[in-house]
Amino acid sequence: MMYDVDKETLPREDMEALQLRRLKALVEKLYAVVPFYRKAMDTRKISPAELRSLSDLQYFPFTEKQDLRNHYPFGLFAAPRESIVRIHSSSGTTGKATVVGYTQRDLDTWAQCVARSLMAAGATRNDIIHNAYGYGLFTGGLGAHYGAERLGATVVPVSGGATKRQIALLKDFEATVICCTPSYMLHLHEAAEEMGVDIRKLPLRVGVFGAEPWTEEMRRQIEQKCGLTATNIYGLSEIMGPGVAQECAEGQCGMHIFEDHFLPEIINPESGEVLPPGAQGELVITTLTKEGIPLLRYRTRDMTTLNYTPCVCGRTLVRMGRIAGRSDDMLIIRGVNVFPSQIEAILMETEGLSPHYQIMVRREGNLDTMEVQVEVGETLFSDEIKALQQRERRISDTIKEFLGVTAKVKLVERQTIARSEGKAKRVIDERNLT
Ligand code: ADP
Ligand code: K
Ligand code: ZN
Repeated sequence: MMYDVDKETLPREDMEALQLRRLKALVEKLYAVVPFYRKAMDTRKISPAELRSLSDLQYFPFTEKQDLRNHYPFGLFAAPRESIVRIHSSSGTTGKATVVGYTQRDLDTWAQCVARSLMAAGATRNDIIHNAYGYGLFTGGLGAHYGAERLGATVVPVSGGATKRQIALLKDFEATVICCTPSYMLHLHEAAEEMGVDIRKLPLRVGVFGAEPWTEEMRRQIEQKCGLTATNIYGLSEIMGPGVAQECAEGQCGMHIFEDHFLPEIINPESGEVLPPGAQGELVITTLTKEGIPLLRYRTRDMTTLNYTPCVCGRTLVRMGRIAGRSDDMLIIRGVNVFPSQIEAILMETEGLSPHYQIMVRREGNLDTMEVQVEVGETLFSDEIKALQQRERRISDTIKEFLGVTAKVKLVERQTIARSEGKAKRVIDERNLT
């Protein structure tokens, strides 16, 4: 079953013709309306008229996360401020978050893409959808919400947290579809067990999981423990939010990118060169229909592959593989994005700490946990335990407040953290995700 069967099964030539038409209009508009892009094209000595085929896109400039930061908050918007009806922001960032704006048409497109995603996952208008993605500036909650409504399903807007209550609601409302991060699904399962509830016996039959990296192994565990079909959804706030790509339930073999709205490329992250189909590299996306903040060749930093071979479900849309990792050092802890440099910035602003720190990321039970170990400056280690613990808690609170993640902070004695001779190894990720 497909939500937009015409678009989802468009023959390749027709899709490419549609993409080229939209791409030409986009490049012209960006040149005319967004000074950043005019400058970037002028610098590269390329003009919108030189885009004659899809492959000419490779000569056009990239957009990086830093470009959004440099134009914080609204500097890259291509629509007048008063036509922006919603703002979202990338999760877990500090003052200089990346901010995106949506026109009414953008919200319509988004709802449509999520409706397509839910239907690809196996949901219909007859389903009750338990939406445990966080509501707020994070795109997960509202993104899934409006898509579910567009599909015509019954949405339960639970948002994140209050896990025991979620189990009770799953039981009482008899939801058939759940949307959340994969690690939260396992957490829900654990909590249900403690309450004596067997999730397998509930009517839940479909899961739409994303916002963080996960593995096939984790999929098997979730499916077996929870008795549902677990599908993968991909998205990022800069491009739209969840629903950029979604796996079909029939194949569970990669996420179909909604190519009439998003044009993907795979590049070598070092050289920027475009790689042939099938090669692994950094995913770059150009938005073809966005009005609020259309982006040209946005570097997602997500490493993946593109597969253009036909899929069992009948969709002709290209499939992207699981995210194999990030081309930068960004960590994703329970769906919240954190850069080690953000932790570092907080530590460095705290008095009495040395610049030697290490971040340990683990998976405890089913949840990601982060521990920050930092050496104290010389004069302070005579503190008594209680005072030390208080300081640890204060730093932990600051991290939570600014970055939105829970981190255990451990102050350690000087010289306990291994020194490196080259690039410091700041992060020890024991989750073994790739
Ligand atoms: P959002 O607010 O939509 O989560 P963010 O910008 O905070 O957007 O996070 C987007 C990032 O989350 C992606 O670039 C990717 O690294 C990660 N992500 C999203 N979905 C998945 C997925 N299905 N698998 C792996 N990583 C994902
Ligand atoms: K995320
Ligand atoms: Zn498919």
